[in-house]
Amino acid sequence: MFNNILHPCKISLVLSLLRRRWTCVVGLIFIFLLCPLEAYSARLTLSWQPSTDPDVAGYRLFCRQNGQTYDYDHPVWEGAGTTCTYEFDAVVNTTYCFVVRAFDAAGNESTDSNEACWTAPAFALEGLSITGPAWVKEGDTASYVATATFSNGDTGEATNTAVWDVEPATYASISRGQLTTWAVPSHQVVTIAASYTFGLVAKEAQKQVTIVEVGADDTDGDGLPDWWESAHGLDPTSASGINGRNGDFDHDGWTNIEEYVNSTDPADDASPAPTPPEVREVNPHHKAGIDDSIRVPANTSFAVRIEDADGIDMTDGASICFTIADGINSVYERDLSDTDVVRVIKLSADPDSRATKLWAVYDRSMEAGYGNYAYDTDVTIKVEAKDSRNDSMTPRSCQFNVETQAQHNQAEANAPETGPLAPADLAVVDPEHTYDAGIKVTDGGLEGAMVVYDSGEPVEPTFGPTEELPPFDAPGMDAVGAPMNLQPPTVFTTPVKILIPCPGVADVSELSVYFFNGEDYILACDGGGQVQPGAAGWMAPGSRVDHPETSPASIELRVYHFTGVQAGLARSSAGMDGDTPEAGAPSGASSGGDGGGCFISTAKDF
Ligand SMILES: [Ca+2]
Ligand SMILES: [Ca+2]
Ligand SMILES: [Ca+2]
Ligand SMILES: [Ca+2]
Repeated sequence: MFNNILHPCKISLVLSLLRRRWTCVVGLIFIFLLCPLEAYSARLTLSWQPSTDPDVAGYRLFCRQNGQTYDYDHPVWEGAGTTCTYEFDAVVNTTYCFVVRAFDAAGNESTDSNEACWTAPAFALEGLSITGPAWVKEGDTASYVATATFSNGDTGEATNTAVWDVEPATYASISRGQLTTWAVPSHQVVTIAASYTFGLVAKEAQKQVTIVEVGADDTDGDGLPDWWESAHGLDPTSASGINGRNGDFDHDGWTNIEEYVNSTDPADDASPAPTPPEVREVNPHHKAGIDDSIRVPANTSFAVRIEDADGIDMTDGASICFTIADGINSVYERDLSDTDVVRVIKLSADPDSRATKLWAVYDRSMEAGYGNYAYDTDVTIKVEAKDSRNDSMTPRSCQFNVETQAQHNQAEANAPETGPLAPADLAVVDPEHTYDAGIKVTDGGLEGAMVVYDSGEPVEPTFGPTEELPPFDAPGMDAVGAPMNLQPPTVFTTPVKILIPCPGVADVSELSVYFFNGEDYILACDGGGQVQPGAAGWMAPGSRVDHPETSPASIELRVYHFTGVQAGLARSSAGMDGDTPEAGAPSGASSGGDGGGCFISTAKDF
């Protein structure tokens, strides 16, 4: 029993991730989940040693912003434990302060602990990478650079401030990026790691390095044994040019030392076997508008999703080339250097100018001399790509047929009515004001559907007629509401945010989301928002947000590209408020049952 107030705790901020023991101290670890311009979501774990007072029943944590006072009626956390997690939206350059109070079963509360404060920096550490040689000759040293990337787009070298490590430590040591190797009995692969902490955020990077065993048989000291050089026609007495370690004797993109380490032939450009770029999706694809009834608007873009393990060099304009036969004009070519009309959207976080996963987009509507495609023409676009090792893909020819003028006019007449977004809409779909343009469907079965986007996008997103999409037919699933027909086919430089209304569903977390690839409805994400393998190029990972507070409830996603979307629920589920589809839902999208899916459409998988 307390007769008076408890003794206050002592609180302080731990400004690094070092493990230290404090007496009645609160340690804060901030993890940044998202870093838009003005705020980011911060999650902190607080822990403290228990009070020595035997009657303590628990603790309360209070938070205030600089310039405000504590609200002791509303702790941000309360519990008996000595650790808690507190999530909040941290506004940049704003200071947050915390105190802890202990309380007992009789309701007595201690005075404040001392105050611990933290100011949210204007930007956060987002990544760390290591660059340097992938191999080192035994007994040699090599230098590695650690580069930190920040949420504001800046990069900075962290080589000397990072903590370095090498595993196993049997054959090498590392300090401040300098690797020292010793003699090895045969080639040995070691992993070097750097960790760096900025503003309570820690990142680690790793790189595999091969320590090359050469022995005494290396007259010119280039890391290539005499016997190996002689066997393949290299000069064992010259360490320069194509006869040296970094030379490429057969011009296949692999250096001599890489060929030696990998046991490939330095005099054969087919060894190792080429791994050319692979096309994963095309949008619009060959069937759209040719064999089936999917209309391709005259202002469509043309996009290919490409993957290549070696990476495609973004600084080489010839890396990706489009040859366009538009049915009217002479055939012409555009490549990566034609930046007015060709864009690249990287889907991978690569450490240099090479991209291993990307969308490449040709925006015909941005062509000063041509403008949109002509109505009712067959368009053929040949795609060629080569990677940073000069491995070229077999050219792919893609066709689509452009809408007729009559189809265009009919689509305009039947499109859902839309209007600008109101402030209340933006508060739901874009409270961070990341985007500066948006539209909302104001009537019919899709009422409440929204798209927010960057007004700088070359192609403006619109809603096409719902009837243009085929009936939702994913096995075992029923559609919820009406499908969104998002037009025209394009890939956005900044993924756009869409809000999918799901009428008649109380708990949208039970809904999956589907997109239409021109032939089939493809599962994009499950109820938990997990992106499915077939949707890697369509939906931004981690972007699903459910909005039970809207009317009707809705699902928010960010997507790279467009066409049809609808919400769906497994037939065995029972998440619908009622069993009557909303008025305005197309017959194909409400095939009875008690659920459905959210779906959007476009590209085809290869
Ligand atoms: Ca040599
Ligand atoms: Ca040599
Ligand atoms: Ca080579
Ligand atoms: Ca070779």
